[in-house]
Amino acid sequence: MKVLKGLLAAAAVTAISTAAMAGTLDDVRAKGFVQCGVSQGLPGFSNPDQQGNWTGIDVDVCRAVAAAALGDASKVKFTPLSAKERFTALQSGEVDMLSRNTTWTLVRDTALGLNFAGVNYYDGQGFMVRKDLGIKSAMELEGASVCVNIGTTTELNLSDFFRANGMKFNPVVFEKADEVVAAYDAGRCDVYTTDQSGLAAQRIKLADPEAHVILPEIISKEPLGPVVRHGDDQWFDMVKWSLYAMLEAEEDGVTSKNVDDMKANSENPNVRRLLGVEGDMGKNLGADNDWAYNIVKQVGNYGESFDRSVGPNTALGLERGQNALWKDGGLQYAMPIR
Ligand SMILES: N[C@@H](CCC(=O)N[C@@H](CS)C(=O)NCC(=O)O)C(=O)O
Repeated sequence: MKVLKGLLAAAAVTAISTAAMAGTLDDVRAKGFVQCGVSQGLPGFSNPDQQGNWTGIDVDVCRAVAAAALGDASKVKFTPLSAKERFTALQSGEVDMLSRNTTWTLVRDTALGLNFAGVNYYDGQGFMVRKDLGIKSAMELEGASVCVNIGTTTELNLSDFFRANGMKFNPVVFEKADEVVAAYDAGRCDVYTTDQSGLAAQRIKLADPEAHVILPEIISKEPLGPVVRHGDDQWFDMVKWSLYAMLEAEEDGVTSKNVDDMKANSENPNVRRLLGVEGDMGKNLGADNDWAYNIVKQVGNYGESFDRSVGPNTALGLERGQNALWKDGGLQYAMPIR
């Protein structure tokens, strides 16, 4: 009986929080924009230029959601958030979604009351040191001082790695990412640790990027993706399928350049459903059937976003690696749009 009462109470709480949190899509439509939580400036992921225009693969996910939900990828307002601030901003409703190099973990997905809508970048944690230290492997870091951002998965992985290898280290912690970079650049620590993509991005900001090397060890899994609140399945679906639409478009060879031609002429049933020529994919999501057409036309497919933001021809110079499509040996896989 006691157990049953407990279960009923838990169900009631869930129902209340669901009701309180539902309706993000309606809110977004009413105000006319998506409020998206991003980083405070991480090149390639979410970064403002001098005019305040935000770009990057995380920014593209925010824009894709705006294109799907509102038909206009420009209808996004960005809230820069530190690692520590980000979850409270989402939980409190200050932002509609987070797209901020955030690692999907069990605790975040459950105890923090959040839902991860997918993975837009598969990553892992690494270490960077000055080349002149002559260090070739993270196993040589015994006794090192390590600069790290608080409020991240990075902190725990760091201590796990050193503990597992019976080594000691001194953490030098900061809340703001730029403080970490500045401290590392000024020699206040021997090592900078964060996601490998973050190292590639932050390295650009160092006085002499060439004087530093990223060590080969990858010490964790960091699947990074967009996040929404628990209890609003319609909005969760909208964010999830916006990301899948970018991936599906790449898989089907649909780009921002050829999307009009594909829409008019393609006989591939996947393309026709994706672009709203057949079926009611958009309607099922609570949007227009040209939701994915708008994403691809205005934002591009996943590969286009990757290439212009973080790919080999950008300052970050990252290979597709695990972020290649599944059919090319990578992990990126869109659920079927049908
Ligand atoms: N993926 C990790 C780390 C995320 C993180 O906040 N990394 C820092 C270092 S790259 C960062 O994004 N800094 C940029 C900023 O705070 O604006 C997590 O979710 O905890």
